[in-house]
Amino acid sequence: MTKDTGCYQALQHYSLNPLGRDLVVGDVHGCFSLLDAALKQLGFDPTRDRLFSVGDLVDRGDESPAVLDAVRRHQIKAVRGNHEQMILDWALNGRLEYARAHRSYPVSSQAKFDQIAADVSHRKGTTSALIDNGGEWFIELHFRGDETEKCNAQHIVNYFTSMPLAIEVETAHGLMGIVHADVPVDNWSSLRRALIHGDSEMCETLLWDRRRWKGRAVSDWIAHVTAVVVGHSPTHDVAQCGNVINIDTGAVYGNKLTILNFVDIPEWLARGDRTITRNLER
Ligand SMILES: [Mn+2]
Repeated sequence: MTKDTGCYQALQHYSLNPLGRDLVVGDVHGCFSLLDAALKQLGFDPTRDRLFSVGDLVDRGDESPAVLDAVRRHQIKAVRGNHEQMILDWALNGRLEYARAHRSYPVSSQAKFDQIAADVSHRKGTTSALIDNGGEWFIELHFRGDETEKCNAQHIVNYFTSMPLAIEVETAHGLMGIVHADVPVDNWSSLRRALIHGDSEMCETLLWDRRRWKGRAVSDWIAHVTAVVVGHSPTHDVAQCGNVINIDTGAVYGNKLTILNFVDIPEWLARGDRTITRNLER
């Protein structure tokens, strides 16, 4: 259970699950069909099992709204990814910029939409940045939908706003951490303190950092935690560096969706490092 104090918590803590399995899924990126098939194959039971996510639930794939519906139905517990953050940034900044540009293009057409996308710069939170990163579905939902869909767009913003930047889960094998990209310090306690105090530089690293998988990690081993599960850097097979395990196996790039069971983590750690075998970035 999350300790719910009624306000935003950048770190969410889950105590031991006495009922069933604790699983964590890699970057889903709008691939609902893959997620649904994987959960059916696992016999996932949301009344007993818990499913965590490394974030980037949406964008790029064709089924982002269906993924968010699955999050609700299966009570998936996700950290915020850079894609959820990009949508939040757009909802705060780019949305207004888009609306201004929209008024100067009276013709309703795909060409108009494309022109607006081309006109705005690649600044953080801009429309073009969001479209380049596969977030067009959300812009359409926001501007083109009926009243119900508009409610959905606001509902999605509210959900993304509530997402923590880190999750920690008590398991039979100790505390497991989950962040989207990487932990920029050498121990989980420091991360916990930084999140409680709202360190914004650290947030950026948590969401975006790929240096570990390019041989430039701050620290191989994160102390005070059994393992940290991340995504964000797509690779052909699950990769491992120290006690950080990357489960983004590029589902949206035609590879596979990985769901890891926390009970298998000690076995992973015992095998030692596995570098990225084939980088699946665009
Ligand atoms: Mn990402």
